[in-house]
Amino acid sequence: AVLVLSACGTGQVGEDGSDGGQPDPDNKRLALVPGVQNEPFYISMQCGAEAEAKSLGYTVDTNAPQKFDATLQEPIVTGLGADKPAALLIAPTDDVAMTEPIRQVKDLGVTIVEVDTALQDRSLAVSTITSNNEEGGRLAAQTLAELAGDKEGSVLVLDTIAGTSTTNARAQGFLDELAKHPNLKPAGEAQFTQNEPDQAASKVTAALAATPDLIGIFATNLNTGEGAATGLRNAGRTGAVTLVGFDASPSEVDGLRAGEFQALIAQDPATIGKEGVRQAVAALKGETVERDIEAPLVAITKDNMDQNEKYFYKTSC
Ligand code: T6T
Repeated sequence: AVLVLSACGTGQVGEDGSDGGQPDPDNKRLALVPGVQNEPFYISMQCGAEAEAKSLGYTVDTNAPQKFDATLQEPIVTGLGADKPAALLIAPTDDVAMTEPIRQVKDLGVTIVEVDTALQDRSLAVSTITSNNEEGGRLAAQTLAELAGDKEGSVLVLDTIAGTSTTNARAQGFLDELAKHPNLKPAGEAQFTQNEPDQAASKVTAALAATPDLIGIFATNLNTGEGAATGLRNAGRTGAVTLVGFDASPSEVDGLRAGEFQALIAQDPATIGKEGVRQAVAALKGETVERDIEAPLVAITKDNMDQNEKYFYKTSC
């Protein structure tokens, strides 16, 4: 659905006494606050955002927390008020805890666009650009079921952190789809890894010990996937347990080639960044803004990886 939004912001008076509602047409600075630093998904997003901004005459200033953690992301967001950008492109690290910090910035007249993750509160962002994460989870379950063939057994789901809108939706979509495959059953509830590869590795070690019929693992993002691959390698079970990961970092892609992963559900972070900039600039200019944009997803296996190189994530632009 396409929604026409006015560029006039909230009309509220900011804490500094300025009229937070009036965007300054000469302000061509956009801020990008990804979920975490030095991570190929967000680097690829940044590359897409920077290229689009340049072509539209804007700049992007990127500042990400050291960890995927709302307590570290919050000061970055509230600090934007000191030299406010025209728009903020943000991947909220918690779908509730980041609401007030983002509201504060919006109240200063900054246009908000969500890229990747989103808040539960839909009233703050003019646009949200993300993969269909639930569908990505379903695609992961279908892919795993196909790879498992007629085998019967249990499947472990590794999520990241409660409150991460994307990975939580992937885990849910996966479990919903798994229920349609009678030979496969979940090895308990989805387990949280706090987005730490070490925790993912030790959850895999524990699941292998507790669940003798474990035949598959779904890792809902890059760090959990990389950690799960380590856990299987440590146990000498690489390839014996089917590992379906999410994302396509260089290390995951190498792992797919080496047989450590049997499939990856890749996103298109550069398109998310590019569309984020487009929607922000459209809002600033008072043009038509799309409230929700779905970015593509693709299931990559060893057999089709050469045709899907454009989905591999980058570590620099
Ligand atoms: O999977 C992506 C992103 O979509 C998710 O929201 C958080 O984790 C990643 O950044 C990968 O690490």
